[in-house]
Amino acid sequence: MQTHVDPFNGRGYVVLRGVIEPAAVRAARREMEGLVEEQAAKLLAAGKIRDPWKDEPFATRLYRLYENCLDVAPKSFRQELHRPGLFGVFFHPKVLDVVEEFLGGEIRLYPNYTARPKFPEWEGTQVLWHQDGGYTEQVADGGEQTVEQLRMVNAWTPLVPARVANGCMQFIPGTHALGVVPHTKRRHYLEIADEVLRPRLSQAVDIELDPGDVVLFHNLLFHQGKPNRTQQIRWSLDWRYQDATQPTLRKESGHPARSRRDPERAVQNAEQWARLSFT
Ligand SMILES: O=C(O)CCC(=O)C(=O)O
Repeated sequence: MQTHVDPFNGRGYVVLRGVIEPAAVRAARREMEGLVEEQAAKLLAAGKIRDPWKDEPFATRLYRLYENCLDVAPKSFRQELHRPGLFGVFFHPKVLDVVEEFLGGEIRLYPNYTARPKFPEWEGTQVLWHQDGGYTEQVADGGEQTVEQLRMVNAWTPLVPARVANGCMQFIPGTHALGVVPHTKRRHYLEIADEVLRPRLSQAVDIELDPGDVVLFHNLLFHQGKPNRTQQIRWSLDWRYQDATQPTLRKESGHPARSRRDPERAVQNAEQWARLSFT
């Protein structure tokens, strides 16, 4: 049953269409709506806004709240994701089944999981071309294991349809085979060094997905989020799995997502997930 391993190893990614059922997508979106509600309350209490935009749809409300103070807008949410409605995404059994094909039966949810509200035309939420390993390299603790030795699978799913116009993901197939390449620090994000990136840009592919679809990709694959040229927020979740027998090379240790040796070790349910924290 090695149906996903060949494309993953060859081009560096595999798309799982409709793998997360609509109820689980709705549960995740509801958590994001709650998060936006909290942001509105915070801005109101701080006197930064007068209107909490209660009737504004999910796809625009956070932007409305911050459009006059974009410099303090959240670029992403991470610590805030220990909410019951996200368990059904991060610990989805069908996604974990595929990940197990790549990583084996000891799987960790890596301590890098994020919700991204990509605002219209704002560079603060436009993630530039990078390898995830390029970021890990910046924080790696200098132990014996190198970033290139990490056995990891990245996952990305949209909470609204992700298209070229609103900033879907783009990949350059096969680039995961290049190892960790040099990155340059830009204002908000790292970017792959120009001389490595430019000759490969013509091979970039657009990854257009609907809510419920998940793309799994290699930790070293060159990827970016395209600019959002619409007037709505492109909401998405990204998270990562790792072979749990390895160190994370970060100060956090993540959470066990599946253990064939000791199934009780894995996070068991939504309530347990919500009690845990970003550690
Ligand atoms: O969502 C995006 O635009 C970028 C996400 C990303 O770079 C990642 O998942 O590693």
